[in-house]
Amino acid sequence: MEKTLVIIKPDAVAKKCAGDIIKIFYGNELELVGLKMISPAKEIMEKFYSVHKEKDFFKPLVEFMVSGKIIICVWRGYNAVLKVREIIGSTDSRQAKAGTIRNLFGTDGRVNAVHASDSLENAEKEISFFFKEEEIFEK
Ligand code: FUP
Repeated sequence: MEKTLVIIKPDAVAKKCAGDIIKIFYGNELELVGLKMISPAKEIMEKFYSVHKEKDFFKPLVEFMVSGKIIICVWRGYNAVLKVREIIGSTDSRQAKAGTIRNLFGTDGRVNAVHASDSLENAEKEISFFFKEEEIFEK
């Protein structure tokens, strides 16, 4: 069993799509073991996306991520990291395969409805970035 982090981004929360997105993960044999809503401070999102800090899209990405509320989820399941990446589709919503979350709810390469961890190593780092151990409910 793996755990992975998903962020429902400000665009999807504002469009009231969070329920539909959560339902899609539940429909793919994943279990929700952590959940919180925050309105993130700029410093939090700068730190979270620090691997991209030299990229030209870094500033607008951070501005978008702090533009509203986000919902952070931890999903557990067999092969969860790869499975969730497949369910969300490619980064640019306009190129994401039909039926993927980014295809259904995203707009473009920045406003793309969700984030999901891209490796098991990053999933562990990202989960502990947002959640304390006692905020994960595995039993
Ligand atoms: P992903 O793992 O699919 O979220 O994609 P990346 O790690 O490559 O990018 C992280 C986030 O940066 C994307 F979700 C959106 C943003 N981004 C842009 O705004 N412009 C780009 O050209 C690429 C990424």
